[in-house]
Amino acid sequence: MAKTALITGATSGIGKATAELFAENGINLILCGRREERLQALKEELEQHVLVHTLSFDVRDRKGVQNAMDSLPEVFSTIDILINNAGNAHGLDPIQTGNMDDWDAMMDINVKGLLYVSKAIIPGMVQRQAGHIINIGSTAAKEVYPNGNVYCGSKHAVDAITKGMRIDLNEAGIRVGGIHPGLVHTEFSEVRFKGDTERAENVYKGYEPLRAEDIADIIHFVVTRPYHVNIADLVVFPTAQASSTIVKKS
Ligand code: NDP
Ligand code: 8X3
Repeated sequence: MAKTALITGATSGIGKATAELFAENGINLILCGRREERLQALKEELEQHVLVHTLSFDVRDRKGVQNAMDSLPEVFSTIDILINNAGNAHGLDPIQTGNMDDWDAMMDINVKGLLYVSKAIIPGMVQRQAGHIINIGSTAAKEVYPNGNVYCGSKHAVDAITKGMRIDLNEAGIRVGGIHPGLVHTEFSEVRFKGDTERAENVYKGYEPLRAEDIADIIHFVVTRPYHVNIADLVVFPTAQASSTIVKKS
């Protein structure tokens, strides 16, 4: 029987590429994000292959998250795979001049949003004693780089929460893993630099960054392993990158 995956942050980048690959491979989809028109366009494209439902909500809105999950039609109510992907960096400033609205956004979206979505879905998984959760962290979950302070903090929290989830959900037979990409060319830097496209594009110049499709491919590999195999923790750099601060540019 076809599985159903819920993907947060499906309107662009890694989430969108994952949705496209899952659809090609027969996984039914619940696509989430705030930008409704993008969700609709993706739904129209992908429902040629699989069943697709969209949920538009802000992961920061605790009630909105629960209401969205409660609104799922019966046919989408069994979520086999949860991809906690929604998230972004906001700003790149030293701690002493950091913007507190940016800090709130990163902690509220990357950490608390991930928790709210998980909280709405995990009880069903526990009841069924089945499920697979992938949390998208970052190499910023493993290292801290200059001016990355709060973003790195939020992703370190994702890493710790992933480990905690794996421990707590072990007895329910639920697989939990973290995937931690390095530099991926998506809208990520555009968001980080608040629409400054030139600054954003510079992040990916002079070397070959990862593409969203590279991460989608890995996510699909992880969720298609046999049940007894749980890929728990995966760090993925572009070949040109050796650490958060070391990138070989031509
Ligand atoms: P994008 O900016 O392309 O995508 C971010 C996605 O998150 C969008 O679909 C956006 O949807 C969604 N999102 C952001 N804020 C909210 C919110 N408040 N409520 C609901 N959805 C939200 O970036 P990426 O694809 O690169 O990022 C995906 C994940 O990968 C993030 O967790 C990021 O931290 C992580 N990552 C990215 C790396 C990179 O270099 N690109 C490297 C390592 C990790 P919408 O705006 O429609 O709500
Ligand atoms: C996104 C990659 O290097 O900007 O998590 O932290 S980086």
